[in-house]
Amino acid sequence: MQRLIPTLRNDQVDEALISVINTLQICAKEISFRCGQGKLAGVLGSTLDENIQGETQKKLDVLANQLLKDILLECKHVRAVASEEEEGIVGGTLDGRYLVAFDPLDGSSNIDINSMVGTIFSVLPAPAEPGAEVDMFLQPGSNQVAAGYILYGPRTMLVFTTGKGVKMFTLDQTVGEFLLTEADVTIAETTTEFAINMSNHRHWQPGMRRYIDDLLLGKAGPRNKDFNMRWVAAMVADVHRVLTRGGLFTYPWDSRKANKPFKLRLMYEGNPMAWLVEQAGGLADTGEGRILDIQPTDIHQRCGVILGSRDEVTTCLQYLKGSQ
Ligand code: AFP
Repeated sequence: MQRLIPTLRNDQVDEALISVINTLQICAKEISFRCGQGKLAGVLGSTLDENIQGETQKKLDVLANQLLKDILLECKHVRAVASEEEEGIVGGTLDGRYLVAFDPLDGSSNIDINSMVGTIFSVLPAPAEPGAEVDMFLQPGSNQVAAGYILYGPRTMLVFTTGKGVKMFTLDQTVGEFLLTEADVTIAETTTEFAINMSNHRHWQPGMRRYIDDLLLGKAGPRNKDFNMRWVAAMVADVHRVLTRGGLFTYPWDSRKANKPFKLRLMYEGNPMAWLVEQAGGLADTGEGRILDIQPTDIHQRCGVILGSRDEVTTCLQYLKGSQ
């Protein structure tokens, strides 16, 4: 099985970008080790703080964020980083060629129950002129040069794209290296599986309610087939399932949050997952357009997410537009 760096070189990935991805895999091993230790390392439970999203921070969130910051900023090709856990950006090497946005530990409510969590990352090009300003990050997802996630589950996996398809690597704990285990990930066009937090049903737009209601009717309804539902409550794990066996994942508009009607963050959740899904042949939309086309105005902005198997995402969008 192929190792990480030779695989990147085969794909003719630029050496500076290889160095950034290599740095991310070093972070992955550190975080994976700590997730595996749990209470043995005293890393379970919450801190007394809230992050800038107003959410309680888990100890492992803070630790993962610190590790990613410290290790990435040591890499001379990293100009600056943006994190879910940091209000502003943190500057690195002033003439570094890349910007890295990340969610250090997505699905953090799963930490204490020993369920799946992950790190999501998005690498953007830095402008030619030196310096590190927050505006540099405000690029559409279509500008990404690398994006992916590390899934800390029964196996630790590194899944990413550099625009040449989606590759999955599994951490071989016996040698401490990521080895290529899926070279060309493809999402099936059709599916009978969906992922949504059903408890929010009454807060969705009418189109989304009608879409999900018809899925639940199964063979007895207009869709004429039975559907299965899964919800891990960690986007990283739900998207991993979609990449592995197809499906539709959505976190839709919610009427309770007038000024913040979406939950997921664009720069370090929506964009990297959207690019992975598109690279694997699927679709990723906000309900009003392609996620990768959004021009961000804030590093922490949120967006609607509907992604996965091409035919199912298309059907869901038709319901939202009222044409089904
Ligand atoms: P946390 O990292 O705060 O647990 O949030 C995870 C997440 O952003 C995303 O990964 C999940 O899909 C979604 O939230 C789960 O949301 P619910 O708690 O509403 O199910």
